[in-house]
Amino acid sequence: MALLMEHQFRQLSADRQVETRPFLDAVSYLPLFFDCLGPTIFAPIKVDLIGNITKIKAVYDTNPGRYKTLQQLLEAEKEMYGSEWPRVGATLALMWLKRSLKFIQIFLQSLVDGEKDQSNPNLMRVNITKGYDVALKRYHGWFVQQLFKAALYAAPYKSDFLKAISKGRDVKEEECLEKIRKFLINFSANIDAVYDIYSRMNADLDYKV
Ligand code: 03F
Repeated sequence: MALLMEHQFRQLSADRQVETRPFLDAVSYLPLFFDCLGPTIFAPIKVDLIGNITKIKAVYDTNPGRYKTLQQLLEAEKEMYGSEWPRVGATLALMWLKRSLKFIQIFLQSLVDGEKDQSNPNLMRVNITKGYDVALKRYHGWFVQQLFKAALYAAPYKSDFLKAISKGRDVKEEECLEKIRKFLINFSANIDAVYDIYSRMNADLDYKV
């Protein structure tokens, strides 16, 4: 949990521009949380997440001044790639990365809002399914949707998950949820701003994988 709070997303300034460097720094800690989830069934998801972060960073590093904000990065690629854009480069990587982040956002928000299956309150399936339905399901064909169902059954119990993200310490559930609530403030604002860039620039694609 210390991990979560030490690597907070930046508060956005009034113009709601997301600066590329701090955004990449903050997202690069998220894959570490997969080690809290246990089973290797989650490995392909971690690989996908890391892959997208790496792709965006590789583009950013070629010209940090030119790509200072995520919007500048998309605008530059739009100009550079012409009709291939947006299914190309860092634009495509961020298109998918933002969906994974949205999944995490909705999942955590549902958890802190106390949404639960009353007959199995220590399961997180309700929360995970909500994140999936909002952020990812419509981009997945039948096969990947079945993978999701399998992953759902391998998900840890809420108590174990909260303990794991608190670095194995037995913290009070409410204390932990409060930290997640604080984390979500800037996290959600950053994700919403990224979604706004894609909708303003008409850069989102809805093909299925
Ligand atoms: C498309 C696609 N990526 C890829 O093909 C699919 C990968 C595997 C998907 C498996 C489905 C299961 C997801 C369900 C998650 C449930 C987990 C439950 C945990 C509790 C794109 O890939 C590439 O990304 C792009 O670069 C490429 O160029 O068409 C493009 C070409 O293809 C996806 O659909 C992204 C799916 C990633 C889901 C990640 C969700 C994050 C999951 C868990 C995070 C929990 C961590 C909690 C953090 C806690 C903080 C406190």
